[in-house]
Amino acid sequence: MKLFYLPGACSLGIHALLETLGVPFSLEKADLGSQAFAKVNPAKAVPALVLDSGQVLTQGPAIMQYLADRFPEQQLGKAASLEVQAGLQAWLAFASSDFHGAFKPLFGAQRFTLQTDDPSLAAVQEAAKAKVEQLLVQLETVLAGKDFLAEGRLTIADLYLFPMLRWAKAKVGLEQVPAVAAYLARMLALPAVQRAMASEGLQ
Ligand SMILES: N[C@@H](CCC(=O)N[C@@H](CS)C(=O)NCC(=O)O)C(=O)O
Repeated sequence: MKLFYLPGACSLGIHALLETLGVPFSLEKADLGSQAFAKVNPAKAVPALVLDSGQVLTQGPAIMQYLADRFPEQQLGKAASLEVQAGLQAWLAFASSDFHGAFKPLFGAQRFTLQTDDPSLAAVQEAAKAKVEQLLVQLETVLAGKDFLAEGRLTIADLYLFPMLRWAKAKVGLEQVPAVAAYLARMLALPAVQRAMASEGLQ
């Protein structure tokens, strides 16, 4: 398997999952603008996981669930009941749509306004920051008194979310959400996460 990634992007969650599973894989830094990468993922986005068969998997939550189901020993994608499983899926959906989506105008304000002047772009970014802060408060309520999002143990939901919390820390700070800050610190201390971060050149 080969994972196309960008350092610190949402692909870091897949990378950390591969490290957690301890399965063989290779990495390639994606050149998003290249024709070669457009053939791998026409959406020109990471993550993309190329299987040994040549089949390409895209969309973070789908790749997460695929890997957890293919290598089920640690039960990272399997919950004890259908209800908890639905909760796990809800967290993947939250991370990939609500939370990830809230960062898009922060990282690419020009895609969210027809204006090109700096104040207009700054206004888009400010609105995005406010949305991220609102979602962090929502997460704070959930994570207070909890070590992990679902099942009381590490799951793919945690591995998918933590890269976005790194962005949140860098862009808006986590001072107002101590339970989220403690959760991120716990995630970053996991040996598999540390290995993935080190190989992407991150601290
Ligand atoms: N819905 C996709 C989103 C993928 C995505 O937006 N990835 C970002 C990195 S975190 C990317 O490659 N962006 C490239 C761009 O927007 O040009 C998924 O969950 O995999």
